[in-house]
Amino acid sequence: MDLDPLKRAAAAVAVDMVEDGMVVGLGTGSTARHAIGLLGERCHRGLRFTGVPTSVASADLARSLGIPLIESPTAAPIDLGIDGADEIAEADLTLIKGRGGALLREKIVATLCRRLVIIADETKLAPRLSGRVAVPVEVVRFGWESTADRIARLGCHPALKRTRAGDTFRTDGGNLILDCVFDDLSDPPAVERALSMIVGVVETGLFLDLATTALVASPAGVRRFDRAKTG
Ligand code: A5P
Repeated sequence: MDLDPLKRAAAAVAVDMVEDGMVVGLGTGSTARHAIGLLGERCHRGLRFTGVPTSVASADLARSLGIPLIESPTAAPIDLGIDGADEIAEADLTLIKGRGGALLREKIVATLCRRLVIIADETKLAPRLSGRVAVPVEVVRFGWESTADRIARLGCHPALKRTRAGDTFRTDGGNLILDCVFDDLSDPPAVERALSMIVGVVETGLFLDLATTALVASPAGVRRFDRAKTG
């Protein structure tokens, strides 16, 4: 099945949420690309907003469409972020993100967003994180094999991310990505805490308590999920 029309349908609903004068986080990946394209169209029709890109690729695309950009966010809040995900837990909108390697900037932008809207086709939705989708973990190059060894001891199988051509993948920040399939991902906050304690780990693709809304497209339409407020 061609998932592209579904990705575009979810993106269209998110892009309709953008209002004049907003600062908008621009995600990365094939679904977020649709959102940036549609935002470019709204920009041409006169909507005024400023984008905060989460990767060099998204910045390049947005710039080519004439979207005004803040290249590096300040401490000021971002009104609305629109981004994709690799897996979305329907129960609490916990996410796995970063298959495109942009997880660090994506998480920085996500933490600044008043509202973070995740757009996806239905294949990304699961009742809870399934444990089948690899969690990307960004690590510094120096000593990465020892970092991978420590991560493996948490109960996973880290694989160094490579480009399609087979070269070692480098993030926009010059780091490496280890794709980690965990034996047990039933407690994502515990995994996140354990990973964050390991020296050499820069950031993880576990996004906890960040998404406020998920827009998930199927042939039947776009379903909206809102995270229940905690605290
Ligand atoms: C980029 O690093 C990722 O977080 C993407 O947002 C995620 O992998 C979803 O990408 P697609 O929309 O291409 O599936």
